[in-house]
Amino acid sequence: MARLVIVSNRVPDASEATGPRAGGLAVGLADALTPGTLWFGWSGRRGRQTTTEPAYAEFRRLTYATIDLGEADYRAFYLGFSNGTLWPLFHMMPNLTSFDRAEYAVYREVNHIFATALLPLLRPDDLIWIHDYQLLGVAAALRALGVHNRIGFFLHIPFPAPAIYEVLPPARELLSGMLANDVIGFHTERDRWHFLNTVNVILGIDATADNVITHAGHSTQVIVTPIGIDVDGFTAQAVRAARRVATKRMVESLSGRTLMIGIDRLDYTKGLPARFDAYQRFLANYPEHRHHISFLQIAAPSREEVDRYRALRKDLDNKTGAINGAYSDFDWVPLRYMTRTVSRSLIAGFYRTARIGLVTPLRDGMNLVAKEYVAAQNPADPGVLVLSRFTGAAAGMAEALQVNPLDIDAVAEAIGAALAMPLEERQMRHAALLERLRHESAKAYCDAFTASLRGANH
Ligand code: ADQ
Repeated sequence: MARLVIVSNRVPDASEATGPRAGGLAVGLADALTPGTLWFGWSGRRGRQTTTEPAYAEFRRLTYATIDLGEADYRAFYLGFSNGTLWPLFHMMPNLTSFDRAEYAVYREVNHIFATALLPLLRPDDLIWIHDYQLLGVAAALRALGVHNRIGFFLHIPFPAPAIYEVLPPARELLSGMLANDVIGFHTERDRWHFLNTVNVILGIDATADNVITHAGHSTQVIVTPIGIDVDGFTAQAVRAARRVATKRMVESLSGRTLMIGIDRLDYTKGLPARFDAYQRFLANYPEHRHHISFLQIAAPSREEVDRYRALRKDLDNKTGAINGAYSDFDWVPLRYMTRTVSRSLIAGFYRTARIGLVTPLRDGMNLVAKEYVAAQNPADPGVLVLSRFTGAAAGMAEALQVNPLDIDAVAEAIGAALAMPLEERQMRHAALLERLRHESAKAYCDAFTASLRGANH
């Protein structure tokens, strides 16, 4: 069978492959890659200059080939255009989006360097699978270098509505570049719909009938393949973790109180300030629950060199102080807030002990935390998932208590409803959610995408 070549901005190194990983892509893919796969991308190291000779490592029968980024490229390509322009715009937050032509030029250049460094590693029948918004231009760069292999691209974040996408100064160039792929995949129908409409508005091609875009003599198939998790593996990890000393210590520290949990990267798209406001509103409006609930929010620091991320951290520090200052008692702290990355096994144990999983991003491509929370529950006494409607995960999780994360009264009410929900209803909702998770597993995601790529008209 043809070899699979994964191309992503960040390639996890061997130590990360077993340690904590606060990022959806590393988690989702690591659960499903088959032996023999080559994974190519940035090592996470920064040096004086971007390197073009990959370094190799083997781990669990996967080969990792990585290049380092030069400091200036890291700033312009990664912090600048990828995370200052594309990230907020694609999450439909144009007011937070900045654009700098010089940064975009570096983004194009780095995408080109990815293609040139990958070129000598390629075999003629390799299937090339490129991931995410940092690498929108890699397929076109590979084609320009004469690569005829099948190439696919998957976007892990939302694709914005046309009226938002067209704000991007190089909108047309990036979109045409994406069409050098044979297959483009999204998490949800909504993303595909936005993409096809954007292609219609910007390039004048209507592909809404058959999801195949023909542009410059080349066809691109647009598919929906939602990412998932290894459900049984995660459930087993949660069961084991629940017996660990650390989990037991945490449970003891609750002194019989109910636990509500939030796990996120510290990112403004995750809706944390509004979530803290909603919890404060809940404490204000449901005085009978004070002293009986403990909210544990674990937030993994992310992109700390970007001002907006530092400002978010400060804002959350302030809100934590305000909530605990107003409501704590000498023997009860309502909000436990940790800014660090913790091990997956610890997280799994915490999910299992939590009666409520609170997942309220303003926008999210998918959101694996919602899926992990459900997989970790004890089916005999499961907790309740409170989930933002604006996550990709919401499309397949009708039995969660779905909320608009901006409506803090509604989120406060959902917390109250979750606490009041009878066992039978919790079990019914959980069983239905779990059943769907099994169908949309990490393996199903990889199989569906690679099958489309293999069968792509070429
Ligand atoms: P992310 O934005 O990183 O991923 P998400 O899907 O929630 O978001 O995945 C985060 C992963 O990191 C989860 O596995 C979670 O357990 C872990 N994690 C989060 N905080 C952590 C912490 N404090 N300590 C340890 N682990 C932590 C992007 C998109 C998502 C999409 C994924 C996959 O933004 O929408 O679901 O890619 O496509």
